[in-house]
Amino acid sequence: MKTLSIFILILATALCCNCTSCGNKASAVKTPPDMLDRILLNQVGYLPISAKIALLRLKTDKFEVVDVSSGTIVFTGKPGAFKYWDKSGDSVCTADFSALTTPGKYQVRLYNDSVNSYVFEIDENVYSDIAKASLKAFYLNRSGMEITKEFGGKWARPAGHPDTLVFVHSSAVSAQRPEGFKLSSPGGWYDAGDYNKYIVNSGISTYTLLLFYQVYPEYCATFKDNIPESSNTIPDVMDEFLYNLRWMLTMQDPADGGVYHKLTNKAFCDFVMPGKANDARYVVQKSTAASLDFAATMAMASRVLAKSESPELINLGKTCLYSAKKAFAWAKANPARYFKNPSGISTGEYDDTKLQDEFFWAATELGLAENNLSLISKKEISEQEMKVPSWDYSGMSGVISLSLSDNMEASEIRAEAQKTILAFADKLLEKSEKSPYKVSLDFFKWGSNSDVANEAIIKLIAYKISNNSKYLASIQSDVDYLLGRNATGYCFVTGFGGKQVMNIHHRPSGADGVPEPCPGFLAGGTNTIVLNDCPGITRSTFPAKSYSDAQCSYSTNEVAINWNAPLFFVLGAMDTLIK
Ligand code: 9MR
Repeated sequence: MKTLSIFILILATALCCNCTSCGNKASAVKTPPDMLDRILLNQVGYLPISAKIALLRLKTDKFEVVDVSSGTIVFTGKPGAFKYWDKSGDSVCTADFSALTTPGKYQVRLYNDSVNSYVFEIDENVYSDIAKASLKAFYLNRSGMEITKEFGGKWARPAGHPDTLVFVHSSAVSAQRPEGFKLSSPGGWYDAGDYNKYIVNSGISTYTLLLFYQVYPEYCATFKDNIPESSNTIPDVMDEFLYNLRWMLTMQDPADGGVYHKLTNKAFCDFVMPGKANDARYVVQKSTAASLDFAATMAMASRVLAKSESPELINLGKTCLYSAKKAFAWAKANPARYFKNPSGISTGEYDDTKLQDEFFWAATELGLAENNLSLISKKEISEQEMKVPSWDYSGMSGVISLSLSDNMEASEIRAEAQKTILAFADKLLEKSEKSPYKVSLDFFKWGSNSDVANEAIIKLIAYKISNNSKYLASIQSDVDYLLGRNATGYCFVTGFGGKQVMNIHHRPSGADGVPEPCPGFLAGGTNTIVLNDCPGITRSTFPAKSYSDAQCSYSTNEVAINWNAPLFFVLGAMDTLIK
């Protein structure tokens, strides 16, 4: 057996010997680490009824699935044909064991027990813990709040950035708020691995959680991720987005309705804990993009909160709508206040100069919130680009909201929006069916993992609209990709999987002295946009393989709220949808 392993190591694509079963005893993972990447699969696992497809990088005429606790071979199958992916620069073939539905812990193995996969699970609740962790990550990234041992475990930390004393930057002065004016803007989530708070990115992230709450209300009613608010009567998902929504409200200038682009330090700080990062904080220039994203998110929040039974939340919803209208009016009066970092400020820009989609999104959300359909143009729906939502593209967010509208008078525009979503989802489906790695993603941007999750959201919305189960296998494929069935072999969610991401570009994780990173965070993922972020580390030039689990790799290994929001959306959906 040892000789065979060496043979395989030398000849990575060796043709399989006609291995016969050597008994049915197998123990978990005894394969050399580099060989573990020869079988790519979802390292967390599958729901019993889901499609279950691993990818093999070795030629073999059969594969087996072994029950880890008993060592019994429970499934034997034949792999599909090898296919080359120009995005990863390698070839893989499929090992389909969808027919295995019995709950348990398993490994895929080749050549008897010489090449084993990571252990994975088949279980009805397989996504329960990881869905909780992916929302809990927002709690761990809260600004202005102590993370206690009770809720944060070993990631407990003192509060940082109270933001009760924030300066108006020279780029943001107004008659009522001259330079140096101090305001209070507490709460909200840190954007990412840095400690700044940006309205554009907060908008899309909060919207994604609001959308989840709208689409899966029953799941949200019982879902708990053990946060300080878990004992109140409000669902935890709502408690979490309220924490950021309330902060966002403080970023509007009450005098004119314009919204500051960001609340920030002058420069990114070192890798220190939040409570030790005490540089001055500023609100910087109002921008059209921030005001529109704010307007859309607040309008969506007003719709969601209007359905609450709590008078306090209903009132908050009214405040949101009022603020949304003021921000939209400001944006219309100031349609081209594009954001660029003013001199002396070097933190993230979220600089978008193409704002037709943001105007469409804000008008759509306001139209739906106020039941003023004259704000929404049917023509504009079909003019939106077939692209997933991202911080710089909101057209599809507007289409999603319209496609799910329960407004009786909106049937014509809803039908148009549904047609757009279904056409987009079908296109994504076709791509994943043709892709050797079985994903729709074929272009790798910064934060490519969030595009995979957002593509799954489009398919989930299409499934919701059509009830057509043809989307499910492709949604599963997206989840599989994020949890290990990708060209790097990493499970991209911290704290989960056999090959874990350990060194995210996340200040608290880097500075807390705890070996394991804060759990539940989605690493940005592979791309070739910046190849030199880590001196001394050479990354692959293949976009689907170009990733480094190193703290310095801000372009592939940072975390961000707009990446975790779709992650939670998809994992939460999987945890409730198809059982
Ligand atoms: O996600 C953003 C990505 O699309 C941009 O290309 C990149 C460079 O401008 O910035 C990313 O956003 C970062 C933000 O600017 C600051 N906080 C961390 C974000 C994630 O890396």
